Amino acid sequence: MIERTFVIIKPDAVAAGHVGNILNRYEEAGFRPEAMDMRTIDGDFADRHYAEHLERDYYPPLREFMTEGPLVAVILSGENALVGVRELNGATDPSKADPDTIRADFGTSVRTNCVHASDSAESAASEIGLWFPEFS
Ligand code: FUP
Repeated sequence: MIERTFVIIKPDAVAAGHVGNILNRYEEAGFRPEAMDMRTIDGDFADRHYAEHLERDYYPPLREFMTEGPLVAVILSGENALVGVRELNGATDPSKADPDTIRADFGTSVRTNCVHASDSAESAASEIGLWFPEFS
């Protein structure tokens, strides 16, 4: 089934110069960007994106990290994009991510893990609605 998912190339990956390499992983696997935008978000917007994480002890530094510099927001589409893109990304903790995944290759910590991808069709719809209302 052709699906859409929402991806963030996070501020650590932008600062380190990995945007092209990360997009290449998705394109080589057959996923295509439908929308893409570099932007710097503020704390209120981070709170909306990470609404389910607000009470976690890791959230304050995560909020700081996500607002510290530009990121790239992307809608990707393709066959089984929801699971496929998360497989390409690898585990949340880069030190536990499978070899050759994006997080294994470009992530540097659980927080600075270089990419985000929606974890379900419901999350994708809600994240696309938040980040790209014109595409929802
Ligand atoms: P994932 O779906 O792989 O992005 O992971 P989660 O939804 O569990 O976590 C979302 C983000 O919270 C992660 F990308 C990084 C951050 N996080 C931490 O900073 N510390 C933790 O212990 C867990 C998650």
